Amino acid sequence: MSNDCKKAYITTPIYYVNDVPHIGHAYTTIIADTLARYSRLIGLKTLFLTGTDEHGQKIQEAAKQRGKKPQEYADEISGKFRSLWDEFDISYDVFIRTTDEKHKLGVQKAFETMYKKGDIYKDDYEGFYCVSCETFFTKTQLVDNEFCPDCGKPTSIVKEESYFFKLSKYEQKLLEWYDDKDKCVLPKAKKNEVINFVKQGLNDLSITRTSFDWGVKLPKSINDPKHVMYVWLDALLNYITALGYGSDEKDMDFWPSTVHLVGKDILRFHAIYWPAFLMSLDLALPKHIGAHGWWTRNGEKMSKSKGNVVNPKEVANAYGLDNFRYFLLREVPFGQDGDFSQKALIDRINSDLSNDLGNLLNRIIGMSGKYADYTIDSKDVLKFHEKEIKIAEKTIETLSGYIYDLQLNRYLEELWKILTLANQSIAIYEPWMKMKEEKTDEALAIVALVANLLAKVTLLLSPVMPNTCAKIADSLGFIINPQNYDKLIIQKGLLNTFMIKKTPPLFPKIEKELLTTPSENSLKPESKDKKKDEGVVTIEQFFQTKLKLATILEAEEIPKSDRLLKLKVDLGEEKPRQIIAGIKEYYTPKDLVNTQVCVVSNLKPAKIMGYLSEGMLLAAKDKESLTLIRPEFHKKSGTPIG
Ligand code: ME8
Repeated sequence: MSNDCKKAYITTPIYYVNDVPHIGHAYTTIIADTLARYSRLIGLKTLFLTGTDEHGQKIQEAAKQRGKKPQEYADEISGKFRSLWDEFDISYDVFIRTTDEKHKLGVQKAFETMYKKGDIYKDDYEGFYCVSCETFFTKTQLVDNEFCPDCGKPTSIVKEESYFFKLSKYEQKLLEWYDDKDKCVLPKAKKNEVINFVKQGLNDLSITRTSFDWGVKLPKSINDPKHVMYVWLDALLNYITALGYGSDEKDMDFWPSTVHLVGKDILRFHAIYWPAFLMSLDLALPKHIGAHGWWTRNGEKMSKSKGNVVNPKEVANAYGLDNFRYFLLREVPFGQDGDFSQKALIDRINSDLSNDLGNLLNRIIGMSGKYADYTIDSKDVLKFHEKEIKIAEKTIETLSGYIYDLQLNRYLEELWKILTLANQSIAIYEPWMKMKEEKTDEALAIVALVANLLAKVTLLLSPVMPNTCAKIADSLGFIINPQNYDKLIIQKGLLNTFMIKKTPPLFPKIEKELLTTPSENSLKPESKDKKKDEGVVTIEQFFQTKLKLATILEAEEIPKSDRLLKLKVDLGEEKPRQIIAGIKEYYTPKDLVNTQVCVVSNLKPAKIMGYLSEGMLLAAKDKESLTLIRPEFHKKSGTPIG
């Protein structure tokens, strides 16, 4: 991050609305919030953008599984992200949704511009698509000829007419950019991965789809209504449409972005596709793209099926929002993976926050009260303690470098050196002895020294722990604002007087883990009672499986399979679903069309012999035969069973 143009534009990824927010989303957003707060503190005009990514096949399917319209579903989940960020006091200036009209206009304008420039052409696409990652792959990139190399899920074969973006044209220019701008991608190790990828050669990118319709339509001038934009083209453009690109252009002077924060999973899209799109649009390139690592829990990948997803709200409620923010930023070097455990969080709170920071404030309150009726001044600090002030200033000078390189853990480590210096100064100079020796000036100079050191740390820590630092500043009798930043940090000044206020301890020691979530219980050894209940489900568990009546519209054999039939069934939804059923030995397609069956309707879609299957038929089977479970009377398609 650099402050050369007095402006800062900081972004998070826009999150998919197929899932509720978890610790990973909170991590990226908290880093971005810290950078935005820091930028404002140092006096930059700042714009902080976050939002939600709402188009694409994945969202359309997630909505369908829940029996909702995509827009209705997107509204619901987007609202959850927004309210979590509001609860977390995330200081975003703009919350963009890719379903916003203004965004869609900007995306269409960008498409038109690239098209007119000759960077977009129409052809046929044949390849493999991972819906979960919304990414195209060639056969050679797949694992075992079928599975996505990024997430391991099965891919589906896509064969459709498509518009392509001439990504290959920008290969050389991208390599020149990486070479020219040392810190364009951070950290360096991640940048090298990107360079190696580009050096292997870039294929042109399919940027439209025709097999579903939940996306931005092509511009009217192109007149090809069956195509919608590829979700990554749509999504990446949010960084400029949020500034008014293609509409009012209101905030375009914030471009280029100061930093796009992303997880390592989506670095390739940001460090390859995005700059190539921008080159095609003749727009400046982002100054930095920062890719952070991945959070796991107790050493395991988080997933809903394992039930070990960390809910950021629960953690913040139990341990304190600012403590959680500190932990996330301090625990893991930017770019590396990190593990969340309550033990690690408690250690950070008890040691760094309670011992080093909280105790220092308590001692200042105690000493100032005892020696000077809570009023101290800085008049003798330089006389007795110039050495300590100089050491602190030297440390402070290095800090902005760490912020610029996104090394937030190093930034915090350096700040803690100043706290250590303050705590050690009390131990070394023993102000209580000075009082005994009636050297009151010297005793008060020590208190004023450490109060000034704490004030400087508080200002610099405030982007990470805004609420706590506001309380510390209040207790020391000043406020956190750009003017005081200028006075204490830039001008290296001291506060003239401190009117100390008593404050209850900010970081009470935590003795035991405060969260016992169901997911944690489920990781513990099973109790005797649980054994007794094995195999028994509650009514709530039963109703998690959604059974519905379906009418079979079409049925056909799958070539080369002895077992499988491909069915098209009506579940009372917008579009029929495809189900692959292992019933060929017992039913012919003719027997099935226009009959009704019972279907598990919320089963996760799966690929069977390369065909997508979006449900399962209920049947009773023994060694001799199989019979489908059917209703006694014909009922409306989609009627719930249960
Ligand atoms: O990829 N650890 O959205 P998304 C750390 N819509 N960070 C994590 C994480 C984890 N375990 N899990 C998620 C998308 N994240 C696209 C982005 S941008 C133009 C479009 C964070 O909802 C991390 O920032 O899948 C990651 O990049 C992002 O969530 C992915 O969010």
